[in-house]
Amino acid sequence: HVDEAYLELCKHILDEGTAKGDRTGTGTWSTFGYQMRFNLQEGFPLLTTKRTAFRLIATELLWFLKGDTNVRTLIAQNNHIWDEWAFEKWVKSADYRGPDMTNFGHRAAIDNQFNTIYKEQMAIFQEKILQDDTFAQIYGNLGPVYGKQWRSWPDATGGTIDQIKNVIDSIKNNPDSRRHLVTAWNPAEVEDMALPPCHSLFQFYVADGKLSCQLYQRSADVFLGVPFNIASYALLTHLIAKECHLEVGDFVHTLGDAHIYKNHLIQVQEQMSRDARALPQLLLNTDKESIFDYEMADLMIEGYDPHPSIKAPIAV
Ligand code: UFP
Repeated sequence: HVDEAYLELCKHILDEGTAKGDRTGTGTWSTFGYQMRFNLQEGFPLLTTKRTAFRLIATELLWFLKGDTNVRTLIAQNNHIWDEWAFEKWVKSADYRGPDMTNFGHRAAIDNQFNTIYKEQMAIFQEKILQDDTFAQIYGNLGPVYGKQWRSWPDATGGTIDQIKNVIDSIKNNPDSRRHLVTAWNPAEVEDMALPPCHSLFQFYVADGKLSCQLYQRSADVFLGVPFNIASYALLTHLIAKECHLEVGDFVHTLGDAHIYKNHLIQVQEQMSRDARALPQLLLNTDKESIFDYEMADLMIEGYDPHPSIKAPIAV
């Protein structure tokens, strides 16, 4: 069960983790190297010990699959999971003339007065992204993040490589291959990305008519990020399996720096006190041939009855 494996990971970090400083200045409990395995035949791995927003996970994945790297598309769908990273580029730019936003993530979490000012600026930013085309083109753009690397990795001759199309072709035409890989970690472009890819590399595997997927995640915010990352790759595996006329197998999730932020500790403990419930099912409600044409209305979660969501500040 996804919740059992997940809560065991939390326990592992709380028991064995080392106190470790990090880029955001928040502080973490951290371990290095961990693996979980989810049999996708047993249900869709959306956590039931806290409500996890499938809609946000699915709109983000479809955004990746379309090769999009601009937050405008997400904001227009009321998905705000990438806003902080675009906002950071905006407030660090010479065009920004508002109140000082240095270290806004950390300060908003500890200072109520600043949090109010930050929220005002963020609302102005979101509105401008939606209303102003030129502004959105510049400041909505997150740089060459996932969508770009997945669908148009720059090759050596001025062209681009569509890694997702290629991996689907290789699964269909040469299922036994050990080369079904997609990588988002492009060393030549990491510097230009708003956030270097956390889910950096994944591989597919076909056996007994089933498609499995393994992800290497270099950095894992276990409370806020990992529940999304599990569901996102489970969904991707379902989509690709359908397109390749395969059943789903396992999702194997391998973590590098697996950490719990110190300001998520109470939330994690609350979640660990809850009992797992029955897993929901994913319904792919579509006849569409290509996963590149999927829309939110094509994806549905059925039988999801989780414990309530648990709020926590995100480290930017
Ligand atoms: N993070 C995740 N999953 C994601 C994502 C980010 O866990 O899909 F985009 C977390 C990991 C880390 C932070 O806490 O975001 C990224 O910071 P860094 O680049 O310093 O690892």
